[in-house]
Amino acid sequence: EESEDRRPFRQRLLVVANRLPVSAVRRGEDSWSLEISAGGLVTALLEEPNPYSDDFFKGVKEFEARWIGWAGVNVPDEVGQKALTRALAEKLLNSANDVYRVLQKCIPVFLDEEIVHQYYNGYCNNILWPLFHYLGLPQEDRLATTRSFQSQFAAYKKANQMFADVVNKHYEEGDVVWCHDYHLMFLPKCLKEYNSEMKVGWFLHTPFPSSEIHRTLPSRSELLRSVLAADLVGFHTYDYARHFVSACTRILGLEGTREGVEDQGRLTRVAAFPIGIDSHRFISALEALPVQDHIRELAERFKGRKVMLGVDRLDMIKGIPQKILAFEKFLEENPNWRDKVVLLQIAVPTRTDVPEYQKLTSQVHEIVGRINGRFGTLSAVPIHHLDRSLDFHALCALYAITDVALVTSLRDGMNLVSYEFVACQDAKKGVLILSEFAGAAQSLGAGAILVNPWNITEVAASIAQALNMPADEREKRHKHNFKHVISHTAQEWAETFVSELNDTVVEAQLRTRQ
Ligand code: ADQ
Repeated sequence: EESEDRRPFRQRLLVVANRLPVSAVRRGEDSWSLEISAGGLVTALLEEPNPYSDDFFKGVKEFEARWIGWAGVNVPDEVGQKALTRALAEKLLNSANDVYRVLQKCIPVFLDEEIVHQYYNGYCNNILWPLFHYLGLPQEDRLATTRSFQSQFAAYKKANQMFADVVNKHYEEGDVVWCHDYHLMFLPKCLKEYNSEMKVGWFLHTPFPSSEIHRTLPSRSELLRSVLAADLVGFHTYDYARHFVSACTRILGLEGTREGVEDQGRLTRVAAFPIGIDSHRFISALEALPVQDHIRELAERFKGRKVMLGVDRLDMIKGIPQKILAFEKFLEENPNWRDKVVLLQIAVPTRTDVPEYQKLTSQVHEIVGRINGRFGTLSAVPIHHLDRSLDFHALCALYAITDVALVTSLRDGMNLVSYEFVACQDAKKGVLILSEFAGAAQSLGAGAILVNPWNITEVAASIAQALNMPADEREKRHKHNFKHVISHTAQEWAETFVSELNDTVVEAQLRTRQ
């Protein structure tokens, strides 16, 4: 009993996101292999393996965290489900590789194939994702296998309810629940229905569009009301928060205040919490030997040429075709640069089973092929396009040797690639060309060259400006951005959100006390 008393009490944080930060591959009836997978949220929350620490959240150390989400695989049988749950909970607990310690904190949600098809591929990725990025109004026939909008929304709600069931099963009094992203807009409501005293926060990683866009969504009101069930609602930028509040006032007729949205005396706090990166992890990686080796190799390979870099998930929101066309225009207009510059475009394929993403891949390949045919020589091509993800060390080395980074998202909640590039450029002081439609434009705008990615002529001119920029101007711009990137980290972001959520007094508790 005595030793129990001495153990410090740690409040628990339940992080709920559509995907667990792992990919699971079935090896047998009851065996699984697990691997950590990358992505925006993972980058923000995962701690680098640290033999001296038990926490996987750096910034929210005082909390004991659990991550609840879908493992990304269909496991129809109970034997498999139990085995995967166990694998996530304990299998790699004693692994020599510290990275796997994170896995013991994961709790899976199982979704069957039909639900995944309608909820994830359908409602999330074919309706909400394009809508929130201003790339398509909700249309019933967006999905090749025409499912009705209504049945997709029903599946969305059902999936959210399944997440709520798992959260509820693991919830203990005093826990803080942090829901993530557009996949789980229905979750706050489901959770509060289970327990009105639960502290629930919801954070959106994408933009929240203008209320005029949101109001085209047939389920517009139900989604807004459900998000409002949360105690704290967060966005990357003040603009997204403002759009959300306007949607609530215009569509639901509620009152917007400086604090958030009020409904019959109950306030939902709405605020901006701009994410950052673990800048220290990038800066210190540059000193690692394997990274130094990569840097030397790359510098040798591209000797005599300026390197331009794009790193994106292959997604329509990233504006990859527009970027490549702008580079073509630049080559067209600047013949003297043709053999002195190279564009490295690294694009990780995502959502590869969706026809629109397959179309995008072939479109990009076609443009790259055409431009390389047009401007390539027997010894060199202007564009190197890779359809794959790079490991952390290779990525750091690429960021470090780059002269100009091109981030031309058509819309992007924040965009962490721009932050990572800046973190790795303290020696080189390269130039960042950044879309004004990325959330990052609000934080790195003063140091970057801001562009409208739809205006190919303007982007081409910015490439010329960046390549010709004098060293003192590059240094001034870099300093500004570097200061921001090292002082606004992912850890602080998580800490700020969670502590604000924790400080929120849940209305239900107030009522009980009165
Ligand atoms: P994403 O759309 O995934 O995230 P981003 O913020 O750029 O976009 O994060 C991508 C992450 O994946 C970065 O850490 C990057 O290093 C990594 N990555 C991308 N391409 C890679 C490649 N080829 N090889 C290796 N790694 C690669 C969503 C939103 C963003 C928001 C984040 C966080 O769309 O707007 O910034 O969530 O909230």
